[in-house]
Amino acid sequence: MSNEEINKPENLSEVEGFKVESRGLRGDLAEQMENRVTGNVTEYGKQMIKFHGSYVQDDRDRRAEREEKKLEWAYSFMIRLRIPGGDINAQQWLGLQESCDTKATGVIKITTRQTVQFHGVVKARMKPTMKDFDALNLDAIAACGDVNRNVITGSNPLTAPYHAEVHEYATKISEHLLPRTGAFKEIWLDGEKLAQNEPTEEDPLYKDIYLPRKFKIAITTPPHNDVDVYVHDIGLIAVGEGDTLHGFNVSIGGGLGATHGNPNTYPRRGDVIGFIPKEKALETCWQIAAVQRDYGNREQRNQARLKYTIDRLGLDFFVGELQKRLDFTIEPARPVPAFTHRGDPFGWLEDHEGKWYYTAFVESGRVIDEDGYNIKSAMKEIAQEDICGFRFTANQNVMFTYIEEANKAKLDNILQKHGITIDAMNPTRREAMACVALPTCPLALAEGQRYLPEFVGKVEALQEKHGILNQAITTRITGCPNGCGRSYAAEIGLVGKNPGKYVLRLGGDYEGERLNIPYLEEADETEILQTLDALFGKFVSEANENERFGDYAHRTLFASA
Ligand code: SRM
Ligand code: SF4
Repeated sequence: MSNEEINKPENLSEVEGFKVESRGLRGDLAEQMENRVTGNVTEYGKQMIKFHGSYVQDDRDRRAEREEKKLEWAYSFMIRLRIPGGDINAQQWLGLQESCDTKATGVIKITTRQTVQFHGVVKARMKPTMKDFDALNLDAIAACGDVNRNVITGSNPLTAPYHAEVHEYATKISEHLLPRTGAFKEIWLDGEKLAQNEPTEEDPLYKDIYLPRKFKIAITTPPHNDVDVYVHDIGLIAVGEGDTLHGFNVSIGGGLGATHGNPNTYPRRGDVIGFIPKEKALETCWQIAAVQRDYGNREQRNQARLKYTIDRLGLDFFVGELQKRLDFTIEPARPVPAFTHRGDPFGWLEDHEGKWYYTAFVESGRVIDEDGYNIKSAMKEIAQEDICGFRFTANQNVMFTYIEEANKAKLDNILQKHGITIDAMNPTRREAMACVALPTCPLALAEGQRYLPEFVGKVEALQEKHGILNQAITTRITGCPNGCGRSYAAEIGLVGKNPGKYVLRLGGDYEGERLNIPYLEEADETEILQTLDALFGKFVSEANENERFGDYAHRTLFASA
């Protein structure tokens, strides 16, 4: 295929037309939000509102009841904020909680990309909610849509003395790759409207076509890999020495989404293409996105992610094209410490400057008071004390940051009062993740976060039976093959196929270097547990010294894969 053919496809997908017609992501969204005849928006509106951080959804548990009453489905909106690196301050948390309590379901959800979502915001409350965010100096711009999404970065401050510097790159890159448009202000914040005959803002990166598909960047500082750095369009792995950050090894073309039964779609681990100095990180990310803008597939959305562009054109072609656009030479990748884990460092940590951090477990990122584990009340009270920052982790947990020694006892007391401890929690549960799935996700084929606690309990029972309860086995569930809970990068990965049925994927590693492989194509809980029972038994008697379950499963089940 010639470059011209690649750049000028014949049959653009419908969404491509929407983007070009949108006049800088405005479209008729403002009018649609004023239409109170329906709680829904048009197909065009659905695509456009994603760029503003929102998805229209309905409560799937209530569909039958609504249909019986001849009512339209119970539509509402999910709004996802853009919080690069997951950091906000205590006042922002209090404001978000207040906004969620009064305008959404009251349950803030910490996502696998280090930000938070509100669910159940009805149309009439969309503008007031966005205004709440603005008053807190937060926004939802580009949290979804065919643009660069929230940039995530490793949360653990102890990985290197330059961790804080690495962390700042999340914000810098996010800002550098933001769409240049006043649409957000106009639609949600009563900003001055662009007249019909006025030209839209110049956007050198996105132009009027944006990217062919969503685009994700993750940064990590070895040896911690909580962001699963190889599964994003761009993964930056910090390279430094002593106190000094030198730059990043760059991985490109990771991504997890797939469609059942379509072999042209697949999860893919990124390729490391070399080392870049830190001063070139912003420009490199921008140019990688620009190459994808110019060469990504705009005819078939299920072939549009960067991973498919690379596989279609070849890694050498892609890197060659990138190199032509950069004013420096990408160097060979530099040695970095091996990744050792992905789970969060729960409890207290002290950094090299004597500041303290406390990571608290939040099951599937849902900030609620449940069964005596009152994380919502605890977070509120901690924020009211104003003694720390809040950092959401890519494992859907929360870290209280930059705490003075003198305030540690205060935080401990609040946590104790609200039952926040992981002392009685087994390692597998601490590190388990699931995506949202039912009832809000329109794409869910099976349960996700609602099923996780029960499933993990059953895995733990098997671990206990085989004497391996003290070992963390990365266990993740997603309600469909899109992989939002990163279940393709788990030692035990469940991928929803039908109600109560999952693809069981095994053989991923604990450190996040290797994706797993399907072992059972469509299994119910009984089959999955029987399989794990047998495998745990063999693992205990056959594993090599210090071999983890994922490595054992990979070696024995897929040796030739
Ligand atoms: Fe995701 C779509 C939830 C992280 C891959 N994802 C969705 C939607 C918006 C469903 C939709 O399109 O209507 C889900 C909304 C559910 C709901 O009710 O809230 C949804 N994704 C999530 C979250 C909230 C899961 C969670 O429980 O934390 C995560 C929000 C992240 C964020 O803050 O931005 C989330 N999604 C991911 C990840 C993991 C990651 O990025 O680290 C992936 C796999 C990595 C990747 O992108 O390849 C992921 N989500 C997808 C895909 C498949 C993309 C693909 O290339 O095929 C879709 C569907 C799509 O884009 O067509 C999707
Ligand atoms: Fe929804 Fe599927 Fe993502 Fe789960 S993996 S949140 S079911 S799109």
